[in-house]
Amino acid sequence: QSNLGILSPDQIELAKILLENGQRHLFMHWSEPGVFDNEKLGFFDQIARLNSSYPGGLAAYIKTAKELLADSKLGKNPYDGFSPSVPSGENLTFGDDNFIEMEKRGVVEARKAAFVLVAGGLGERLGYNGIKVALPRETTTGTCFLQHYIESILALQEASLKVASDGSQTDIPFIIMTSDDTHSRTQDLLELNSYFGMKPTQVHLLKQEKVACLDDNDARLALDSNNKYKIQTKPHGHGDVHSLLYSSGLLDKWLDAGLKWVLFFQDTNGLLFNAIPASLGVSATKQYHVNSLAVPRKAKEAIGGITKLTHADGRSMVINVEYNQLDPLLRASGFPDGDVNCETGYSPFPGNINQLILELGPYKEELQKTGGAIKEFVNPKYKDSTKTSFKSSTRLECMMQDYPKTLPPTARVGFTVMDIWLAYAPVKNNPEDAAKVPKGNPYHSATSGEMAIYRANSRILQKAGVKVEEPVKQVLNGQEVEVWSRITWKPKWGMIFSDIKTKVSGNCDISQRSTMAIRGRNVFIENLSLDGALIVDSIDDAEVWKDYFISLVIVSCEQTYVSCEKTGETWRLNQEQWLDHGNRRLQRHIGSRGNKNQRF
Ligand code: UGB
Repeated sequence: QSNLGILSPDQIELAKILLENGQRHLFMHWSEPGVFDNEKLGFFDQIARLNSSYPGGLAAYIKTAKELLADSKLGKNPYDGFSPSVPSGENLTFGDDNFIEMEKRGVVEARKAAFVLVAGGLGERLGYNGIKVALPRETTTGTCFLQHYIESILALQEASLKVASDGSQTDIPFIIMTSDDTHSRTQDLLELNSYFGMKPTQVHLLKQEKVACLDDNDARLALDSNNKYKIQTKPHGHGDVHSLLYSSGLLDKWLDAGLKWVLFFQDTNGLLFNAIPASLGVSATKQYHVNSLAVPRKAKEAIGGITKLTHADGRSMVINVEYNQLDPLLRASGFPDGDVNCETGYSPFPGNINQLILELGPYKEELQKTGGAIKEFVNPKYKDSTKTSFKSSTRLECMMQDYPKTLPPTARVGFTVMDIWLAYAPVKNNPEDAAKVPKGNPYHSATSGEMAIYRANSRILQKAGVKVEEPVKQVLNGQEVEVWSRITWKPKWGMIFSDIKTKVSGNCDISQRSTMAIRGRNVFIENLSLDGALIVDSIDDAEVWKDYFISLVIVSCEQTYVSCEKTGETWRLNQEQWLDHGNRRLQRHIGSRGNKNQRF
């Protein structure tokens, strides 16, 4: 007490919380008043932050930590008493009638949605120092993940507006959860790029705080080894997104504005928006309070399985069970073979890809009860089998997909399974580790993530009737991957399959060695035969002008043939001429025929 000096009432309150919760050790080494006073002020500032950013404050954090550490020491299984079964959900097949219907429904719903990106993680496994959302999703256009996400939301917004019955304008809110590690760089990326075309008022950044580290089974907070007036902190996990949203007041604003859905997604899944419209359609059709996006999963594959858990006492929930817990849980519940493939060749438990669609009303009601707190877990690395001391400090963690754990059994919790090639290609692993992944398992690297974009786009065009040549196998960065034609397009060109189909007609073929980037909205592909590189730009309000249909035939990277069907004229331009003169020449040509308002 004597070493604390004169404290403000708030600081006294904080000191009391610590002392009453077994944290006396934090003050034992304090110097007498007048020495290290700034450090002491800094200590209380940090304690105030840790206290206010955790639902229930530090007292609740320490209490939960003691309970979870005691359970962990006893080796208690969090699923004791629960038996697993396969939950019911929707299985979608890309391009069939049901899928197309669901996409159309999803587009209608999109204007009532808010999107939330969790991007507080640094991605240590990726071995990259920057923020992951700044990485290129593919290297053909170099578009980064964040730009792609924003352009996808804007494309959905526009598509949704077109089909809106009342025609009213809606700006879809976009929330990004950041952390101290990512906040300023995310903000800079947005500002330097004019928010990639989104209104700055549509975007909100919510920063998550780290949580205090724990030194032992009594949940004594760990001091920083270089500064005895500072608590060690570590990230708390993506589950923080729920308490942050709750305390931000945004949920009320959205309800007042008539919104109905909140969609959560992770930082580097470049295929995600292929799956969003249809799964939003499923949420609306099935009236799911919670809809988890999932992909078929091979038994024992290292992604969590979506599972229905029923307790002997009547409780039940549909939840992601991590793969290392699912197999033992099944074996302990009367399935001696554990997690095995069924007649489909896949595990009956679909693989969680951690993209969630929640219905806003029930979500808000639930958070009002919980304050956004999510069931946590602790994962201490013990020094030895006595489990009495840790190799290094630990902390509580939480995951956003554990949100349904507190829901009543009446909640409608389901899932939507999509093809992996369409919906899931995260970028998490560095090339060295990816190259060591056993054959047949996914690499989840930047290389495989990029190749997955080309594969998905090629297959979508194949389904739309384009003859896209089959891929070749190549070893890139030590990983054997399928290399398809490098096909990319802006989301506004086609967000859903039925729109894409209207933009492709005639006999089109694209060779494997080709690259195609469509960078405009009103671009129609007809009788295209591509064996080279084709980049099509158009301004957004370009109109289709059938009479002066311009066809482009690219025979190599250097030579471009441009012909005008109406006049029969053909120009041969090399790349430089095309960039320098091509557009202007076409414009002059068209303009001279008295259509000065038409632009290409
Ligand atoms: N993230 C935060 O925003 N804050 C944090 O404190 C931590 C992370 P990882 P993880 O896709 O296959 C998840 O590290 O947690 C963001 C699911 O839990 O990439 O190991 C971070 O920026 C798992 O069930 O993944 O595993 C990123 O956007 C499975 O679905 C996101 O949270 C797995 O993803 C995920 O963080 C998967």
